[in-house]
Amino acid sequence: MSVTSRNSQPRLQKAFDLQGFLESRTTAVNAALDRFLPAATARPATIHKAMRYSLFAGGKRMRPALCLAAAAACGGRESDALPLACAIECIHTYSLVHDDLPAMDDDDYRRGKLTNHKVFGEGIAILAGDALLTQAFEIAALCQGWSRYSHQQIIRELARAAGSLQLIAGQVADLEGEGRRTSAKQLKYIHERKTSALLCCSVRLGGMSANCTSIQLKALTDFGYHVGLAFQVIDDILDVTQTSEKLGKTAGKDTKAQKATYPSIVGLEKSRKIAEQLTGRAFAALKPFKGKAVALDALAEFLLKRDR
Ligand code: GRG
Repeated sequence: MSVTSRNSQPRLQKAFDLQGFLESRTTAVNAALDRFLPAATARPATIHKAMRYSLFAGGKRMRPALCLAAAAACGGRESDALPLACAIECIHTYSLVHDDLPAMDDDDYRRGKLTNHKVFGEGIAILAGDALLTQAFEIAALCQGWSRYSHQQIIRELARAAGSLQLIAGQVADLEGEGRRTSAKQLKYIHERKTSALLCCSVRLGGMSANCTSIQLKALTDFGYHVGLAFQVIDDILDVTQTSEKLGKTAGKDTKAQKATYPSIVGLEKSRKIAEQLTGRAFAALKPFKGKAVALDALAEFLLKRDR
C-alpha cells in the first residue's frame, strides 16, 4: 500500500524504529500508570483491582504514544508529557469499560480478556469506569502548565474531549443510530466525536506540554483529526475482516448490532481508500515540522496498516 500526502507528493520517510519507540514508550507509560494509580490492595481493594484489571489488560497504548510523539515533534521533554499521556489512557480505558456494559455494547471480551463487568460485576465495572475518569484529572492536575498553555487550559482540553460535546456525544449518536439508516455525513459526525476527539486531544496535549507554537498546535490538530477519523474507519474494517482472537474483542459486532460503519455504507474497498486518503491528509499536516515529526508520521502509517 503506498500512501502519499494530500498533494500527492511521495513522503520523505527517514528510517525510524517505530517498534522500539512503541516498546519503550509502552514500558514508560505502564510504569507511570502503576505509580499514579492507588495500589491494588488499597481499600476498597475491589475497585482498585477492577481499575487496574482493565488498565493493564494489554491495550495498544496508541493515544499515549501519539501524545509523547507530538511532544517530541515540538522539541519538548517526554517526561513533561507523560502525566498527560497517562491521563488520556485512563479516559480511554474508562470509555471501553463503560462501552462494554450490557446497557451499551454488551461485550464479553476486551483486550483479549473478559470484560470488566464479567469479572467484577456491573456495579463495580460502572464504578471502575467512573474512578478511571476521575483518576485522569487527578493525574493531569500534576502538570503545572506552560507559558503558552495554562494549567486551566490543559484541564479544559481534556474535559472537553471527554465530555458531552465530544466523546459522549459520539457514543450517544452511536447508540441512537443502532438499527437506523445512517448517512455518511452522520457517520462522520459519530467518528469525529467517538474516536477522533480523544486522538486529537492526545497530540494537542503532547504539543502543549512542549509549549508548542500556535502553528505547531494547528498542525497537530489537523494531524490528530485525520488520524482519528482514519483510526475508526480501519477499526470498522477490522471488525468485519479479522477474527475475535486477533482483535481481542468480539469481531463482527457492528454488523450484528446493525451499526452504521464505512464498510456497511460504502463497502470495504472504498473504506480502505477513505482510510488511505485520511492518512494522506494527516501526513500532509506534518509539513510545518520539517521532518522532525518522524514518530508521528510512522505512527500514522502504522495505524493505517494495523491488523488489530
Ligand atoms: C463514554 C461510555 C462512553 C463511551 C464513549 C470510546 C467509546 C465511546 C466507545 C468505545 C468503543 C469504540 C468503538 C470506541 C471508538 C474508539 C476505538 C476504536 C477504541 C478502541 O481503541 P484501541 O484499538 O483499543 O486503541 P486498545 O484496547 O488497544 O486501547
